[in-house]
Amino acid sequence: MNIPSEATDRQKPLKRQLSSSLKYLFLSQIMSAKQALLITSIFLLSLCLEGVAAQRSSKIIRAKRNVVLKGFYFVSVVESEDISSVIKELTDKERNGSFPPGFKMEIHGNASEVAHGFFARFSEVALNEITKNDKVESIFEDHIMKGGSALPSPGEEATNVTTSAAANSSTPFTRIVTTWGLDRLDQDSIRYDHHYTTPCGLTGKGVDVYVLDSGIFYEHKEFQGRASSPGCDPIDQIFNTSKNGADFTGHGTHVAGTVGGKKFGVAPGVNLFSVRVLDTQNSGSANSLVLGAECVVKSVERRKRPSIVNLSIYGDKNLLVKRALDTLMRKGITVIGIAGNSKTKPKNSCKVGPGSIQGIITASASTKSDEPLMYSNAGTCVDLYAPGAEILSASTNCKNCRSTRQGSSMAAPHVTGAVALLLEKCPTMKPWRVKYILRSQMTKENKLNFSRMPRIYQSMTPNLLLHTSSLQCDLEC
Ligand SMILES: [Ca+2]
Repeated sequence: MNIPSEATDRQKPLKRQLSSSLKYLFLSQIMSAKQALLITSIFLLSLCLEGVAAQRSSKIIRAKRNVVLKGFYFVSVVESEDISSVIKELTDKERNGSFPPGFKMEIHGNASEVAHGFFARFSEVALNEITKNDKVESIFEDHIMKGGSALPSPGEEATNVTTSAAANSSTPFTRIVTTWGLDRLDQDSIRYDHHYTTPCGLTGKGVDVYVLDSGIFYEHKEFQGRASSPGCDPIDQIFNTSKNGADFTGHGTHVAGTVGGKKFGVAPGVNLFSVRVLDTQNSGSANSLVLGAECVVKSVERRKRPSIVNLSIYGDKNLLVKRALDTLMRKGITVIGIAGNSKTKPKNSCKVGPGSIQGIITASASTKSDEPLMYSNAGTCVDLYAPGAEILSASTNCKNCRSTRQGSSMAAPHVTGAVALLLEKCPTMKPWRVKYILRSQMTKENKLNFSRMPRIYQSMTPNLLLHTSSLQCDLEC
């Protein structure tokens, strides 16, 4: 998102003001002193009014026209002011008829942990009136964010898969697997052995994973009762529904299955929480993401567990989302994001949010033959690659159904699962150190064939592939 600087906003009126001022000077020479004084006063008054209007419009941070969600805003309240009293002041004034006709306002909740303000829908008249309030710092226009996957195949009945497991931490946890993604994580080359063994006997037990996505099909057998709602659903809050984190597109269920499903999951012992930020069309927004971050902080403060956020979502960069996710990371929550997808060839991952935010661990997708998935974005904002092409995981069609999806959305949950294993071992590890250990100990270098990647990205994209079994069991946390 382009964030206009105050200087740019104010320069345009200033130029106009300067040329008008010269005209007035010229006129004042051929008029009487009295007339000139009157005109000058009017001019000065108009300057003041223009200045106030410019100041007001600079409070509004616009989204790009092609992705804007017209009428939806986040109102950032001045830090020293109480959010509830500002909302009360506005609603009282609306009730008393103190605003001009056409004033319409719907409040969709507030954020006090990851931002200081409230979410709302306004008419143009209301937007204009609210910019006049001194307790309002800025108003962010909302815009679309998307889930980053494609090609869901029809759900099919899952076959029974044998599981041989050891639950204590000294023996390996091994499974026969039907999805190549898991199979790839524990072996050196692409000679697949259809087995996946987690490192050091870890399963992610005791770690909470918040899946900010389209929801989770809680009853799916993959989740064994480990998936639930943290008690808030941003999409419910915005649209006044009551779906409580249930999944209507399958995207979030697929992602959650790869993080922590019984058969399809990298960390089959984690607790999974559905924070629904994508609607029934797999479409979310900057506001739903910020509400999601708020929901995560409140839940983490209650539960006090090592926690991870999986964000298989991308869209335009947004300052408000950045502030919210920076707050999560400052509070010790590790955030995994995606490089995003393009139509055919990869684009620069640094141009999309929120994966390009420094501190987030950003995944791009690799294929079964150790190549980057062609339309998964590349560049310096990618931290590592993980399996993301033709990934088999849980679907919403039935309690035992599975489907294949691909995209950087499917790479991130592999990384999230790997981080859950690490956090089971080192529960208090800070996000920056998680990122360092993950990249230095849970990856293999130069395994991917970049030859089909556009030349411009070949040298600037890190050639690191997720490899969970490289984790050293004697790691000092
Ligand atoms: Ca294997």
